[in-house]
Amino acid sequence: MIPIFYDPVQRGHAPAVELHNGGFVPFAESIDRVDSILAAVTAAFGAPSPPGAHGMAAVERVHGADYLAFLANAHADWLAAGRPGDAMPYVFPAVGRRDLRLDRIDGRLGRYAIDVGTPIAAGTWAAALAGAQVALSALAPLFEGAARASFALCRPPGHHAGADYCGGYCYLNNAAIAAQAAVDAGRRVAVLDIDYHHGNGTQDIFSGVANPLFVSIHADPATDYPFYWGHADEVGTGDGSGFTLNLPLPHGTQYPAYRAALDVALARIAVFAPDMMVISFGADTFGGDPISNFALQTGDYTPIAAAIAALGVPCLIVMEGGYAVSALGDNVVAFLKGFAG
Ligand code: Q9C
Ligand code: ZN
Repeated sequence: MIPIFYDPVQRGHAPAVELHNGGFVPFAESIDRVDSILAAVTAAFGAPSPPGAHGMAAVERVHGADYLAFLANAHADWLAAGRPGDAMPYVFPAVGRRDLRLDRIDGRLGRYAIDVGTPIAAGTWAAALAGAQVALSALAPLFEGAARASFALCRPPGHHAGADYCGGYCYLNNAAIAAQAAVDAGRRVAVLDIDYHHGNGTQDIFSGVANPLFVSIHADPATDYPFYWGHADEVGTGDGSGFTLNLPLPHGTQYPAYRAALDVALARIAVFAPDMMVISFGADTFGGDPISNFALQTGDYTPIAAAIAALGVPCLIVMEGGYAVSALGDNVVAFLKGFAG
């Protein structure tokens, strides 16, 4: 049985629309995603548990105090500046991110965001914080040896958020916060990111350290978001050199080629010999995903998970992306079944 954690406060993140290619489109990272996952996992495994209160310390181990203060206040600052709707950046300091006094909310938004796809709505901060608590709570059964795998139904997702930036629908890096908490508890941790998009935030956060190891399978950033991270020659820096492994794959990738990359990833992880794993799981690798271009099928997620489980290492599974709402719950259950079996 897989313990599942979820907090309804995460529903409070409800941006209205996403600005994309000059027009407004419905926000892909919708609350409907959670409803699809909740219905399917509840039917398959029973109702999820609420998170415990783990406070801010573990969040502050990953994210800077200035970024957290920005995020907590951004929507109120936006309203105070007389602006309508969701807070959105429109200008970015592409030359670098010096410490600057930024008196206007628009300046702060560009400083702490990497894209215009990550609006900050009234309930965003509380929802993101609840998601981080969900991830931390799902560590507990692994620490206690009560389960070999646990599932953190996090929303909004996290893996595009860096120490001092939001992006890609992500605000707090739930997987990185949990991985750092496990490292701080003395564990040797491998983060395996199998969302369709490269986990640039997680890579940035851990690029300079040898624990955790960061391994990612994702769409080639030559063609896909986040474009500026996730290339095969990014291998980590300083003490972390050799502890980042990126395995980019082309559009149209089906299970056999995906599985070959997974086997490379798992071989690297086996050499690292972790005693805990954090899986950033996105179901946007599904063939029917509306914003992605791999071709995995629902039935593929079970053997993928079973191959990961076969390493014999306790696994925290953290929800990232996945936008084919009607199939999303089934895809998540198919994945979790690979751990339950
Ligand atoms: N409107 C995650 O899967 N660009 N984030 C999409 C389509 C951003 C995806 C553009 C994709 C971010 C967690
Ligand atoms: Zn994704």
